[in-house]
Amino acid sequence: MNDAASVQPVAKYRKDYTIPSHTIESLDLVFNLHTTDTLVTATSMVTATQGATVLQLVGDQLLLKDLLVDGKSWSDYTVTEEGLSIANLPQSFELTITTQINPTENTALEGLYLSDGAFCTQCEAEGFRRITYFLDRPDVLAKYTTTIEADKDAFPFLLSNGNKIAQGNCGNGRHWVKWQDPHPKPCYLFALVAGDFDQLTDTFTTRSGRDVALEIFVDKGNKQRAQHAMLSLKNSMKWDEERFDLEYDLDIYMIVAVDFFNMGAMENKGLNVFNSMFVLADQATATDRDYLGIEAVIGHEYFHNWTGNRVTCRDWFQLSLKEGLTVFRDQEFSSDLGSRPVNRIKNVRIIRGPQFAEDASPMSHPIRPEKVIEMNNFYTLTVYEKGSEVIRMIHTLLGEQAFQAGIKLYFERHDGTAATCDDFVAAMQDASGVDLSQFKLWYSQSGTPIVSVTDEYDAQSKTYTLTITQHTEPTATQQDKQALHIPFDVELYRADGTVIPLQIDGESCASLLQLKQDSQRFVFENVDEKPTPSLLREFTAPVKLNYQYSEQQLVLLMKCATNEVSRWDAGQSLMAKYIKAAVTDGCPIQLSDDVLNAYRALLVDEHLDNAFIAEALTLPPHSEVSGWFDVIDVDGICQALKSLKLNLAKGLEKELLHTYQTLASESYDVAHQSIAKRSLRNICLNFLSCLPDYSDLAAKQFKASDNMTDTMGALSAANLCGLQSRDELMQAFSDTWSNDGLVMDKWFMLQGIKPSKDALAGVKESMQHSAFSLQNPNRTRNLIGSFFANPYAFHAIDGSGYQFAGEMLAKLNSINPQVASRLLDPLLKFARYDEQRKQLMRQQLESLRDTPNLAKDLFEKVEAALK
Ligand code: B3K
Ligand code: ZN
Repeated sequence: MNDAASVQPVAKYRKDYTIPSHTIESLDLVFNLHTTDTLVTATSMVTATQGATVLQLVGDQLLLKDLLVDGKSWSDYTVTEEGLSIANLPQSFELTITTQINPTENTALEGLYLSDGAFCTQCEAEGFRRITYFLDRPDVLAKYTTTIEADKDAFPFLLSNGNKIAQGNCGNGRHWVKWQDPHPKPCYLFALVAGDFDQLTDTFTTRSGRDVALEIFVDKGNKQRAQHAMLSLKNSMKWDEERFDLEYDLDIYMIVAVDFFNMGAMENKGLNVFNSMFVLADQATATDRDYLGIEAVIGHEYFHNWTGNRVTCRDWFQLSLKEGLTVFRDQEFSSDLGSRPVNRIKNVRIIRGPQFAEDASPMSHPIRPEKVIEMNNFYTLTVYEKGSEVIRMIHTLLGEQAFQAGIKLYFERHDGTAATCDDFVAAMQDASGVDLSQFKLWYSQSGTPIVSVTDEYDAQSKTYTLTITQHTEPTATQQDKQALHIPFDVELYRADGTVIPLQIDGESCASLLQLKQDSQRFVFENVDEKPTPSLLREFTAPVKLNYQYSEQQLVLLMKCATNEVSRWDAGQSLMAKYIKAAVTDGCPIQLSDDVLNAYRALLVDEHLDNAFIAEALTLPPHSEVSGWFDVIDVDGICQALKSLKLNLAKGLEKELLHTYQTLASESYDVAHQSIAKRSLRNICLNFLSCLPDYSDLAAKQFKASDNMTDTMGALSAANLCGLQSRDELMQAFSDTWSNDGLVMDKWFMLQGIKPSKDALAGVKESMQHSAFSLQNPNRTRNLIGSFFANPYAFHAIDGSGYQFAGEMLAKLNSINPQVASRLLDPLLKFARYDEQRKQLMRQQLESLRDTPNLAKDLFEKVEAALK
């Protein structure tokens, strides 16, 4: 049976929230694990909240074996499309339900499934209903006891949430373990893992002196590859104590790495389940980016223990309550441990690129959505990343001290409960005294605000006036938009690069302006010359900025802005000016000497962080550039980006080569400075590789490399610049790594993004590779998903890329709808392309709509797009 509903899926609305009909005080689960027929016995203590005698439980893909009320067989029930309806119940009772499930057939990877022979679970958002009939909603909090019984040889480790309280042998080659979680939790935080692993152990002593056992479980032979994850976990625990005053609350913290996983990781109480890509790393197999990703995701899941688990969400519409806040916390963690400006730049790129694109798509939604058909469709960049920007704006408006006071009050009020976004904002407002009533609109209004700025200088009165207007275009499901409360940081510069102190109404004023109306004027006094404004410094709000900067002004800011993010931003705006002009006129780019000199100065500046220079030299990706135009000129943008890269490479050749040579690698470590060096060096290689004189540099680096960062730097350069050595290097990589799926993901990704029309043939051939499987989400995302982002081949004008997409999505619809739904996103944006592509993409969406048993994940998006 597959996930698809036989009737039209129905939407749920935030406004329809009602409290649950029953509470469940405790849940005792017994799992009798067998690969194809697992038995689950769930005994719960249930009480009606408002006298109801009927209990509606949800369930999916379950076979009901037995149903008891207060220990007696109960026949007053019906199995419905959604689950189980039990009637004639007393006020309080013990309910025992036995279900049979098939983990082997569970390719959707929700509920209980097998990952390479190990049992594991994924219950968020609504996977618990695939384990037993239950009140599967986040505001039903119960205390869990879990007993797991399985074959002892095949599954020596039997894990669940909380503390292990008993274990024993069954006598028939099987054994059992019993776990108890003292903290009441919603069922989405339940976890079970059973398998044979290598175990890396350590201890963390909390600031109150408690020892917490740390255990990371990985596939046999991979123990050493979990060291960085362990270090990141200990760093996270320490950081949360120091910066947020939050201490861990159990005596054990376990992490299990699995190869089959729909997303990055899951914060189950005391037993995180992780995609192995966010646990395993060593010099030979992982890039610096992988190392940083591990630190961020380990941190993120750990931070959820307070923001998510101790205080959870009342309903799934409130998802950003835990996700936006936890992303903010993991971003701060990475910034405190590494480089703040570089982290900020990376986050800003995500907002300006894919998040703005989501805002402009048919699935545009506020960070707190109003209407949902499939909850898994709302684990989005908007809820997570824009959600984090909203928390960051609160932080900016309140300052660190008042923000922390707000956090404290939030926990005082809501610890151990299921809360709402309104509760969070109320705590922030009450603790700080800052009025957030208008600010709350950020939770309900979707779309990207456009902030337009004009200025005027009056030499006589020495006043400089900024007129700032804000406007948000209607989005797919929301026509009327209101003015938002926008923190907007500014600075003014003289032509010599010095800062002009800000003064309004005779008094000095802070650089943070507060925009609250459609249009506002700010008159700055004592401005001794016409200044260059640095606007939206530090990207203080997730908005599009419109100001007609001259090239000269941007060059000045690139050189002199006091804030590194602003320097980077000025460079990006310069690139944007040239790219836009080139796409519009179809002419090759010719950067002016001033611009080249500005980049040259950055490249050779010894006082700058190399990682920052690398960011400054990175071109905006095709996907971000696409967002700048009403109609996306796929080929024009490819040409412009190529031309810009070549122009920079030619113009800076000498400095690029010098930097490349002087940053030659030393012994490998993952200290920030070392990562920064490799990052800049590989950017230089990428530029140089598009010049004929350096076409052998990548192959040389590939052969000499002793770490995956430099190997991938070389291979990417060969792939992106279409070097002659490309195929030979790809073959060598595959010969070395064909038995390691996680490493091969990098190779699959390169096949997918190969910037050439023949990429599709390469993708099809790669699907035959022994390491590839459409059932594995990592493999699929890296090969097929990256191809869907390939402007050269996915958007081939003959429609071959779209047709392939249609075929893959139809297949994945029955294998794994969640993965399919993620991959679908590029097709949803069909209306933004030229007529021919628009029609071809639309055809694929229409034929998907007609697919028998279309999963509701896909149904929701396809309907929204075709509306
Ligand atoms: N909370 C999980 C994501 C669950 C996604 C369900 N489709 C991981 C995280 O955000 O930390
Ligand atoms: Zn999260």
